[in-house]
Amino acid sequence: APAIRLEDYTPSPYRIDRVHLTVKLAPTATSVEAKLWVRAADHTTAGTPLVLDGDALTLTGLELNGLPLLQNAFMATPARLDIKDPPSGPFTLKITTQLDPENNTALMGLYRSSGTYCTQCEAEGFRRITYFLDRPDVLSVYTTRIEARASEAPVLLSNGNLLDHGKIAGTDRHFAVWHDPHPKPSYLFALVAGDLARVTDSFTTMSGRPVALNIYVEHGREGLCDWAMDSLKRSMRWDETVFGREYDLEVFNIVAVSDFNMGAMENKGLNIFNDKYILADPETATDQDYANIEAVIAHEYFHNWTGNRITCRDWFQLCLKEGLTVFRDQEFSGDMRSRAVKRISDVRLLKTHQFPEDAGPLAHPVRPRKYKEINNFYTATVYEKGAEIVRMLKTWLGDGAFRDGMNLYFRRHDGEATTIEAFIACFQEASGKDLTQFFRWYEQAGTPKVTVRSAYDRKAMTLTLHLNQTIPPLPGQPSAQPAVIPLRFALLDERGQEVIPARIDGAEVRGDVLTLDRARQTVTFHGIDRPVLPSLGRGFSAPVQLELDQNTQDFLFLASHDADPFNRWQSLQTLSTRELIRLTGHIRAGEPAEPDRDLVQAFGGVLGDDALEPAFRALALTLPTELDIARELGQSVDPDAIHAAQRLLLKAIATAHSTAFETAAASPVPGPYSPDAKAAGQRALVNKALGYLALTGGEETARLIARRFEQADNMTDRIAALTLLVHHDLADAPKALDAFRKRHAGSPLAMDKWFQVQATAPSGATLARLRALTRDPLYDASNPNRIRALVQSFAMGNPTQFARKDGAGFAFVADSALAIDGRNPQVASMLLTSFRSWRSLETARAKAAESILKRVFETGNLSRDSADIVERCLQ
Ligand code: B3K
Ligand code: ZN
Repeated sequence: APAIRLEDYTPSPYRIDRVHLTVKLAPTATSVEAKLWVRAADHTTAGTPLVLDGDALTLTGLELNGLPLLQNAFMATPARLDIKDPPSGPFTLKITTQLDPENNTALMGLYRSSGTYCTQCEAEGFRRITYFLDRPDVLSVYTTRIEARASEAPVLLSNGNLLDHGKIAGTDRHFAVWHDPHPKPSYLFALVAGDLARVTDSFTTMSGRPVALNIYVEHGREGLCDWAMDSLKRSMRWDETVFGREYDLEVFNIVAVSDFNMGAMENKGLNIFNDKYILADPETATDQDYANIEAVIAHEYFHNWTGNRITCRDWFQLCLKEGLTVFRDQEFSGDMRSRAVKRISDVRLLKTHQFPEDAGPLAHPVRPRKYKEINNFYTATVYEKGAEIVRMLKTWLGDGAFRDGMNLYFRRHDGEATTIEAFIACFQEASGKDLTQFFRWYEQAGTPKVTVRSAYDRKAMTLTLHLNQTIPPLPGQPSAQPAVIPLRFALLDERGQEVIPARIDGAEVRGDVLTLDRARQTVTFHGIDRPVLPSLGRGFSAPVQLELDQNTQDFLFLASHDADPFNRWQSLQTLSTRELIRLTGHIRAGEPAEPDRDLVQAFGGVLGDDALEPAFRALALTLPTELDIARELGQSVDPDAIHAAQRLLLKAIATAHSTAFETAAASPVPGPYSPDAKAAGQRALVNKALGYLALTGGEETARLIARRFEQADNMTDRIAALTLLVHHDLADAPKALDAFRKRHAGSPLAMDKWFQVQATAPSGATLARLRALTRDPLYDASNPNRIRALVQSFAMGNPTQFARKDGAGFAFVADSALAIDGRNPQVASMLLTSFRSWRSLETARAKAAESILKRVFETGNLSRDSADIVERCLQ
């Protein structure tokens, strides 16, 4: 398939101002009548052929201005509809198509999930419903009439406000008519029909308008929606307070479905969610689930302004809505919880998922220049790195200019489909700064590496930093230009006091932010009368890899004295990373290796520091992941050696501080279960301590963990204990797995955790067990959540077993992808992205991965989604 290129963008020759849809639902034969009010964009396009997009469509009727079109006046295939000689003035088209929702297994367009009809149109699913100009810069006002058997689908929903509903006389069917006054692109269209329970609430907007809030779920699940509803109301209020954004319809509907390719979808006024981001109670959801629900609810709600009211001109601009909306949801969660802990968690995610993506064959700019399949670009780079760019704007320009820029953006582009250039122009005007060079963040792939060498001159009272920035070469990007890198900084004396320089030369400085913009630059701080230690990149102010010349003692000092919690955490991570790399080297060489005593000691300091919040301590006691170490190594990676090094260091920490860990593991979390951030942090620390005990403890510890499992009154503690039992192969593991399965057999979401625990066990027996689990009656090889729990978590979260030397782990994932590819290409291509770092593996494993990728590539009939990923992985 040829690639689609940004440079080839041309405006649509036609507009569609209004759309009337009549959808007559039936499981295998649904008819869709679409009446479109069409007009040429201008006189140069008037009368030119009109080409509408389709995908696997069956045309059953076609009229132009109320008259049937003659056979030779149009051409219809499943993939397009050409109107050869349209009138030059405005006209209407009435297109009728016939769909089979029951057998739509791709979960794009109109499909059925557990008997409920629902839609997914982003990015290009509307063309699976009717022929259309299915591109985000064609905005239309939709009126949707839905008809269905009243008993099969008592609930009928679409975007906007409800205009009318009633029985259809003389039949067992009924109807509803929805009208959405806000012009929108087709990817935001949604329809839901089914027998669903409703949970209702209400919200009064800042200007006093009432909004009805509804969450629709499977009957019997009504009691699991409280947290989602509460998160929604807090999101609505927060967007008013912080961004001045008010909701704009009479009703806001959310539907939870159990078969969904992604997390959720921001359809105007009718968000559709993967039920794992709605349903929660202490019995089945973990603290992390609660935090995720809060974040995803907020994310989809915030899209109403950043995505829906202001949308993307074309799919290359995806980060316009996604990067910005992720930034907004991160800020929201930061306000709802501990800001520091939220920031550290987000950075961990970025480093574990985005950095490797940006360092391998699937690397792409935040705004890609070409794609073959747009669904493959809903990536950590577009989302998470995209959010970091927005955050850098705020850091660099300051809160005031950032706010002015956002306000200008909302004012100027409301109702439009626009571009990154237009977004950045608002900040350029608001700040008066030239953002041309900053724009490179959107255009260049790769994580910049910034190396820092520092020199203190006591006589001259200067501290000089020699800074270098580079982006390593990538496929399709042999070289890169210097980026604008805002570094939040402080200089600390030996007591940890901040030293304020008299003057700074060599870089732009605003407050505590110094900004790099050259490949090489020297920054001098004047008036420094005593030796200082720079704390750089505070709060992770730029998505770069910082290579500091500081030694172990310097980092240990920062880890205990830096006033910036992020850098305290980062300093310990940096030291641990260095240490794990050193240990990995010794292990591979078959040499004896002993973890560094000072580092091991430092973890005890964190554990015992009651001034630090428990959630922070739990994070600080978490070593960099094995994948982080693999990425740092970059080549000739041996996952077994990394795993062994990791174990060695963890054990040393556990042994050195066993008493403190015993105390921490025994500290009760007060009160009945509550998902709030404070209690969650306390549980995290208790379970972290339990995890350390598991590494060294004997039978007594094993019994303690088994008891924790049995006595847990919430999922967080239960799954934490089960994970330890299974991952450390403790005697009670089989019994506990059985007990969990019995207890949660009725909750597919809880069972996903059961699959995931087993999929991530770092044992040679895991693969055989997973093969057996795929035949478990509670497993469903066509449900995306089950596949993510069993196969994806193995591929992404079990580095030693996925990259087994014999290639069997690779083969399992590849075969799982091939098995689903014909039914659901998006899920298959998601699985295949786990091969993205194969070239950095040591030779034997890399060869095994390559031969399996080649085998997949040579399979006939690979979907476009999967072919694109495999082809890029092999490039
Ligand atoms: N916009 C959707 C993602 C759609 C993915 C299409 N393959 C969810 C979100 O980012 O809010
Ligand atoms: Zn989004």
